[in-house]
Amino acid sequence: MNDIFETIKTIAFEIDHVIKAEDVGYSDSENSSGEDQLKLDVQSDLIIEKAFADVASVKALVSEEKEGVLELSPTGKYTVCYDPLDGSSLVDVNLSVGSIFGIYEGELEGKNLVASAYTVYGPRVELIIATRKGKPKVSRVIDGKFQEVFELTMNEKGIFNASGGTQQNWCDYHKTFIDDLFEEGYHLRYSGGMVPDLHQIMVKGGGIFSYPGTSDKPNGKLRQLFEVIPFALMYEQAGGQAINNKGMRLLELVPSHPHDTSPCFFGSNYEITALREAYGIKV
Ligand code: P6P
Repeated sequence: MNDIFETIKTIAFEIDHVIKAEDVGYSDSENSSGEDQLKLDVQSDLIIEKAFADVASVKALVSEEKEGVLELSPTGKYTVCYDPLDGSSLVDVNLSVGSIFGIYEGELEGKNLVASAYTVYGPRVELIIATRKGKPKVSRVIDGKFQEVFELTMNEKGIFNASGGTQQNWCDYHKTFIDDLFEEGYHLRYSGGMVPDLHQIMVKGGGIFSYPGTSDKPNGKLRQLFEVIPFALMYEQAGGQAINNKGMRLLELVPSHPHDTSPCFFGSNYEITALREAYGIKV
């Protein structure tokens, strides 16, 4: 898989460049989830597609920005599912954004995720990689190349509460759960970008990120294959938990369509236990 991780490093440099150098206007197209595509979304997707085209171990690609599966090397072992530029609408307000990669071997479902990675394009460019062994590793661009700087470990209990979704569309017990955390003194940390919002909680030791099912989006908003499942591996390997609204591990999800979404909760053990109680989920 090292060839995939090295390719992601190359991708990171190229996408960071286009973010800083190119137009952030809207293209005249929509992605498979019906969201308007920024020119940056399309450019980032193209960068990733071209980069993996020559990687022998990559059998196919699934992109948030495209409908189907793009077949690459017939002898390849892995399918890479990715969100090329998550939270791209934040670029024009100069907030951090990122790319998310899920590396699957076999059918596209949680149990077949063998590794995940995400890049953060912010004041610094960073790459975080998780496999099924050990803690997620953070590498940072220093003097023009990625250097490993630390591993991610979550405390039993954190201080951050990143509460996603439109509040007026939350169910009552979710609203009570979120309000109770603030009553306990949690700090709201929510930029609207999944990558920096989830990264911050892991780097700063813990807390919870929630994007529940809502009255307008009963199955949540975040996509299973290239957002939810890759971050679920990160959180579990960092010592936290990642579940859906029924208490199911997100790493056990089996999407029926590449763009299926899921309600998702990522957090330290204390906060996830509190969520289970609020949702009446038996352990
Ligand atoms: P909301 C960005 O559009 C995104 O897909 C994720 O990066 C982010 O976590 C979520 O949507 C934010 O959604 O509904 O809170 O604006």
